[in-house]
Amino acid sequence: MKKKKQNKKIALITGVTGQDGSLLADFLLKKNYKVIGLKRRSSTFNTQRIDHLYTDIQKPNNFKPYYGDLTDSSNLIRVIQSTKPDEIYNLGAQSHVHTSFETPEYTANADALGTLRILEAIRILNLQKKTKFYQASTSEIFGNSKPPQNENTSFRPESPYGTAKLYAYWIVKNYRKAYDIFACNGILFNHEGPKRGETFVTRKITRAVAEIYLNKRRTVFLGNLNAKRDWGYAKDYIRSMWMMLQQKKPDDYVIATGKSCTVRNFVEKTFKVVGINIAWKGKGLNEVGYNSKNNQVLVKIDKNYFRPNEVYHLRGDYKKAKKILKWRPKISLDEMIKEMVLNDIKILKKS
Ligand code: NAP
Ligand code: F7E
Repeated sequence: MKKKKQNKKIALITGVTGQDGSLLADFLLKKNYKVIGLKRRSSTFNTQRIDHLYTDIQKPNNFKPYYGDLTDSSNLIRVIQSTKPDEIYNLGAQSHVHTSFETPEYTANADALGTLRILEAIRILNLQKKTKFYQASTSEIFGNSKPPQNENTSFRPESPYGTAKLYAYWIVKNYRKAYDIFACNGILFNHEGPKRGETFVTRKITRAVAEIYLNKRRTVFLGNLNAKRDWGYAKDYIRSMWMMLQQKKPDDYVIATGKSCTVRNFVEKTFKVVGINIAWKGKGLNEVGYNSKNNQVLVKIDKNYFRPNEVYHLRGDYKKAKKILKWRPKISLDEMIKEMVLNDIKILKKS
C-alpha cells in the first residue's frame, strides 16, 4: 500500500536572528519542519547566525524569513494569517537585563505586549485549535527569591526586563485558561554557547580570554564578580522548547542545570582553558584578577557594568521537566566554556 504523504509542520520563530532563534531553526529544520523566521529590518546585517539557512533563491527551501516586529500588531497578524503555523516560538525580545534599565518602555512594549499581540493574533484568526504557542520565559522573573527556584517559587523580578517577562508569563497562563490555547512558558535559566551575544557576561569573558591569549588585548573590565548564575548549554535548552509543545497538555516548566557558580569562578575556568591561573587581590572596585605566574593584571572592575538592581543567585530545580518531559542537560559547564573559548580563538585567527 502507498504511504500517504504527510504535510510538513510549519513553525514560526520570532527572534530567529538571535542565539536561541537560530539554534531552534536548525533544530526544527532537521526535524523536517518548514520554518518561518521573523526578522527585524536593520541598517546593517543582522542575519549572521542564520546566513547558512539561505540558499539559492531558485531552490526549494524549508526556511523562509519574513520582516516583522513584535511592536507591530498588524504585521504579526498578517504573517500569522498567511503562514498559519502549527507552532509559534516567541523568542524575540529586548533580552539584555542591564539595557532594560535604559530602555524600560521599549522593553515592556516588545517583551510584554509583544507576547500579548501574538496571543491576540491567534485568537483573532481563530487558530486556537491549530496553533501551539511557546513563550520564552526566564529565571529573571524569580529575581532574588531564594534558590533553588522551581515552578512554585514566588516571583520578584528586579529589572524592567524581568517585570516585562512576568507580564508575558501571566498573559500566557490567562490565555491558556480563558481561550484553551495550547500555550507554554519555558522558564529557562541562563544558557550560553558559541552563538551567545557578545555583551552577555559569558561570551564577553570567553572572547576577552581568546583575545588576551592571542595578544590582541591586555585586560577585560567586568562588573559584579559575585553574582551567581545557573549556566546551561543553549543547544540542550532548545530541545526542551520543542518537547514542551509535543506534550498532551500545555504547561510551564523550569529548565536549568541545578548547579550555579559565580562570575568570578567563570572567569577562572575560562582562563584555565588557555593555561592561565587567575589569582585575586584588592577589594570592591579596586579588586583585580592577575596571572599568578607573572603577576600581569588581566581582570579589572568597571562600575559602569553594575546594575541599579542585581539578581544575586539563580539556581534552578528542573525536577518537573526531568519527570514529565524526560529532559535533562547533557553538556557540562566546563565542556561548554572550552567550546566557547576555542570557537572565539578560531574566529579571531580568521579575522
Ligand atoms: P538574543 O540573542 O538577544 O535574541 C533576541 C532576538 O529577538 C533577536 O533576533 C532580536 O533581533 C529579536 N528582537 C528584539 N527585539 C525585537 C522586536 N521588537 N521585534 C522582533 N524581534 C525582536 O536572545 P536569546 O539569548 O536568543 O534569547 C531568546 C529568548 O529567550 C529571549 O526572549 C530572551 O529574553 C529569552 N531568554 C533567554 C535566556 C538566555 O539565557 N539566553 C534565558 C531565558 C530567557 P535582532 O537580531 O535584530 O536584534
Ligand atoms: O549577566 C554580571 C551581571 O548579562 C550575568 C539574559 O539572557 O539570562 C541573561 O541575563 C551576571 C549578572 O545575563 C558583567 O551583573 C558582571 O549578575 O550575562 P548577563 P543575565 O543578566 O543573567 C537571563 C536568564 C535572561 O533571561 C536574559 O535574557 O553577570 N556581570 N560583569 C556582568 N554582566 C554583563 N553583561 N557584563 C559584565 O561586564
